[in-house]
Amino acid sequence: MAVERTLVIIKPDAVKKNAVGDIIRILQENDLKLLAIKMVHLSKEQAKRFYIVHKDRPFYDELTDFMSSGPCVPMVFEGENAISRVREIIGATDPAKAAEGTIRRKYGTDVGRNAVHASDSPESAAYEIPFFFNQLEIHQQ
Ligand code: RTP
Ligand code: MG
Repeated sequence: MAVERTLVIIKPDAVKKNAVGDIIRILQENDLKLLAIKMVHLSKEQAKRFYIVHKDRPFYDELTDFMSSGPCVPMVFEGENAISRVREIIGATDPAKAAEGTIRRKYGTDVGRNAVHASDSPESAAYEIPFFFNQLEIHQQ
């Protein structure tokens, strides 16, 4: 088992649903420590840079329009196997296919508006965490 850090974003749809507090609670109750948090409204260009791995996907334009449509809440969480555990807690990309009890099942609307993002690998986390946070903004707990 390894202690990992992962980048989670509460997406604009879930911010609008007043789900920020509940999503943080769910993650913290799963032994994940909150090390960093802020609220930002990404520009279209910033959203495109964040999701650059998807630049050739058909949903890239729609995804980056949505992610720049309102404020979102990026956070860093730390814990044992945090990357894969957070992905499980969040559930499948399509909220309709997400397991009962997952965050996307509870707060997602459709595959585009699915409430949360989480890093999918150590390589992704290494790109995504410094995208939003510098060293002074990440706090050891
Ligand atoms: P995320 O990166 O946001 O945590 O989501 P994910 O890993 O579960 O899914 P990924 O394949 O990385 O896709 C990134 C986001 O693009 C949107 N998407 N739309 N219309 C579509 O078929 C489609 N497929 C993906 C979703 O919002 C997904 O979260
Ligand atoms: Mg992804």
